[in-house]
Amino acid sequence: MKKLIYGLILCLSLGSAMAQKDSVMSCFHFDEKDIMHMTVPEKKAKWFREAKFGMFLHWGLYSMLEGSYKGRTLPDTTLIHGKSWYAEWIQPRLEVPMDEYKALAKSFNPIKYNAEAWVREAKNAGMRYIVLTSKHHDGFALWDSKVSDFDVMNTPYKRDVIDELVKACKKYGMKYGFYYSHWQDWSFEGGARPHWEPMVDDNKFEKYWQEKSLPQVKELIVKYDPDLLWFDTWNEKCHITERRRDELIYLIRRNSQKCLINGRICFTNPGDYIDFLEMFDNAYPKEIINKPWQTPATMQHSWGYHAKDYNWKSADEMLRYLVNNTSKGGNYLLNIGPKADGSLPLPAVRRLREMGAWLMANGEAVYGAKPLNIKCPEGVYITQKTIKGKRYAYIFLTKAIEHLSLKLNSKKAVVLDTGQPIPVETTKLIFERGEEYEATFTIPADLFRDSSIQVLKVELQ
Ligand code: FHN
Repeated sequence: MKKLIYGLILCLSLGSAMAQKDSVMSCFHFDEKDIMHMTVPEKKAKWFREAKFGMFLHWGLYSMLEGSYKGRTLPDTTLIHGKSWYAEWIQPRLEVPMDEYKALAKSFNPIKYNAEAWVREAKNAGMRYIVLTSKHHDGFALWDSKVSDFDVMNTPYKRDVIDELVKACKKYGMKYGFYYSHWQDWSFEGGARPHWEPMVDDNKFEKYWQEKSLPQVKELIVKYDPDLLWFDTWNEKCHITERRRDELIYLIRRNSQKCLINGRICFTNPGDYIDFLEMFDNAYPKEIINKPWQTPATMQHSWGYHAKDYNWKSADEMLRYLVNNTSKGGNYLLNIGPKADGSLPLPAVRRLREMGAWLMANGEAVYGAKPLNIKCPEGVYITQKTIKGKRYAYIFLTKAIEHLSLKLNSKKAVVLDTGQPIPVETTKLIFERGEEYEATFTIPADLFRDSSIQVLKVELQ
């Protein structure tokens, strides 16, 4: 009711000016009945909880500069805002004049872009969904947008990149979604600017919001029917108020029954109607979180392609993050920055294939697995699953360990990928508060000759 009144007041105060220009919706309000439809039903959101591993792709005009401009390379501490590896931030950080940056569109021609090859690579890596930057903070759209000319159709390439990716995802049964920078837009008047600049006047932001941000989101949903939308805010000081957040959610819900929405739509105040939480970049929670969630993560420091960012994580390190998140109920959205020509950097592909090989053998312990709330020593993670009426725990060992005791009741354990039996002894402990079981596994040292994560499949009593 409160929201209805709020909506009506808002309507009256914004007046007819907004109603006239707003082709997205004539007047923003919703009532209790609408709220019922403001979350995606559990059965349509289930895939996300079970998927565990997704591919993030940061690709745009910034990929052409590869992290360097006029002899400077990010991070460049001689420039006041140059201290960052993020190659997709190159325009403001290395002070590229906006006209010059926009002119990159005149030579964007990714002749090696092959959407099916990207999807196959994701699939082989064991990834279950793909999220591509449809528009990052620079404002450039990778699809045929009727809302803005700053798009891929005004490049020599003249092909709708998003449309091709969507078709490829459908062909291979891959879920897909789009990152859309709804708040920051450095090339459109009124779009939010980098945090070190004065905050854009709210009326100007409203114009950008109504004329570009909302219409482009609508376009993305109506044209491509995404499984999720990935919005991006991270600051306290942000134009995305509760009203704008709900206005955007309402727009999405009215046009899609299935599109999931991430918490960064309004990081400090995501509200009750988003579908999953988004952690900070490369942040891995230590506790179980019940609401669906994921960590967006980089393979290097940068998101966008950066030719001189040699800080590659190993496949093993990244598998540990995946396993950590799975054991806490979350997903791992791992980023790749494709090159400007559309090809995927080889170090990224090599790591994807290594991760895919591990998942091919151990995926049973990951996909669809749930957290198991028992205490594990450092470097040990655990999930659980019921298969044909039998309950199993999966223990991930990320380092050598001889005897492992956990509060479990089990008589049988094997190494998941080889079937090698692992001796286990369970004892019953009697306390005043009741009985508890403790299983002790004796793990042969030989198992750790293989440096990757070992998984024990444990039958529970
Ligand atoms: O500023 C962006 C950054 O470029 C990148 O897109 C990441 C991905 O999570 N989000 C913002 C910073 O958190």
